[in-house]
Amino acid sequence: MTGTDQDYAPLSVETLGARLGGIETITRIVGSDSAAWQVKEVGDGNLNLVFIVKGSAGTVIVKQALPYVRLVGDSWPLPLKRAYYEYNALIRQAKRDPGTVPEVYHFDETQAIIVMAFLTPHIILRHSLMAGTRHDGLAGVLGRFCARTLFRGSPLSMDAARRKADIALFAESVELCDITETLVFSDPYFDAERNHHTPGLDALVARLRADVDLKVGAHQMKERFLTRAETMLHGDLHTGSIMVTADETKVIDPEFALYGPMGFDIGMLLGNFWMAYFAQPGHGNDADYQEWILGVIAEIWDTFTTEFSHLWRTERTGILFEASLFEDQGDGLGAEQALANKLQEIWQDTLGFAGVEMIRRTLSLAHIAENDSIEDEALRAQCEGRGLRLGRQLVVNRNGMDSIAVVNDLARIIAREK
Ligand code: SR1
Ligand code: MG
Repeated sequence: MTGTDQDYAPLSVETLGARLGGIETITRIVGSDSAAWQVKEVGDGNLNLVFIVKGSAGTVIVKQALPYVRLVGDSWPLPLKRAYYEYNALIRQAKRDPGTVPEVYHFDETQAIIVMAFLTPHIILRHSLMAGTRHDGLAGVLGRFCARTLFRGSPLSMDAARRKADIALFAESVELCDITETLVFSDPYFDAERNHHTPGLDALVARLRADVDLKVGAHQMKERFLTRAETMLHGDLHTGSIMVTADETKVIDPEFALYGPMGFDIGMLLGNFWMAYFAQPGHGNDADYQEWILGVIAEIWDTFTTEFSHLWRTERTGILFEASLFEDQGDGLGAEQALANKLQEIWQDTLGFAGVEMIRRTLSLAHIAENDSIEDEALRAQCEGRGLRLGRQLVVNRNGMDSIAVVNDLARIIAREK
């Protein structure tokens, strides 16, 4: 039984070998004696089953969507089709930024299964940021990944037919987008059923929920998320979607992929680094390590703008700002002006999306391990409160901060406050 011609059924450690043992693209890597495969379920995310499958010849990851949100249970159904969006995003990202995402060996739409490369000895970046580990090349890979995937999935690079087909494909991902629309942009700003927060934050939370500028700003970001189908986004680019070794970085888990505004992925990414920065007192890492995190943030943004500008100048072969209208007419200046405007727009969105991400990871359903694992409740509230204060500032004043250095300085000031 391959799984392809059967009704959907979740895999288990006991059944996986028998169900996938006949699939040549898998046995070629793992080995054909599926009865001897060692299978371990390791999923620690919010949504899916994840198995490590080890055989005589090699190891793969088998990821399978469940028909509900794992974090909550079967009271919250979620379509299996998210595996299809993840698969389609992975194969596009692999083309747009080769080597940064895990190779896909096999996809089964009915069973919602993706079989892909086992990354070892990689660990989830979020855990590494708690352990105080530094990673060479991290910022470079992430900055280039954002620039390449965002640019190459946009009308700056794609022709009209391919772009419209991709927009149509990802537009059907209604339920996954609805999670983001609700949990990220709306729930934090009222007493929604699935929300929870550290009790020591009650007074600050009440102030934030009464803050009209913040609520309006968050909804302006939501409007951009909903209405600006600019490029194919990863859609959930936080530090739990990144795997690292000392010197290698991979991006995983694009099941929330959608067409949206360029600043969303980088904003979510930087917001998670700023939260990791504020959480450091809860993990005993020193001030140098905190500064290293701020350095990573600055380098991601710098790499992003450098690579994006390079692609703009060398690869603008799509249907927008065509070279035939600019450089080919001797109007290189016009192309540079348009680039500067685009980077400014992405910058302001990046700050706004970073801010809403920091707020939702503290007040809404899904929090971050860096804060959740701080047992001292008063210390946790202090770390989270600092994240909330920077987040609020980024949303409300996103048009008034003109460099990453300004934001990092603000983070340092907030980190010193009680
Ligand atoms: C119900 S899913 C909650 C969160 O987990 C995912 O990783 C996304 O970030 C989503 O918002
Ligand atoms: Mg995920």
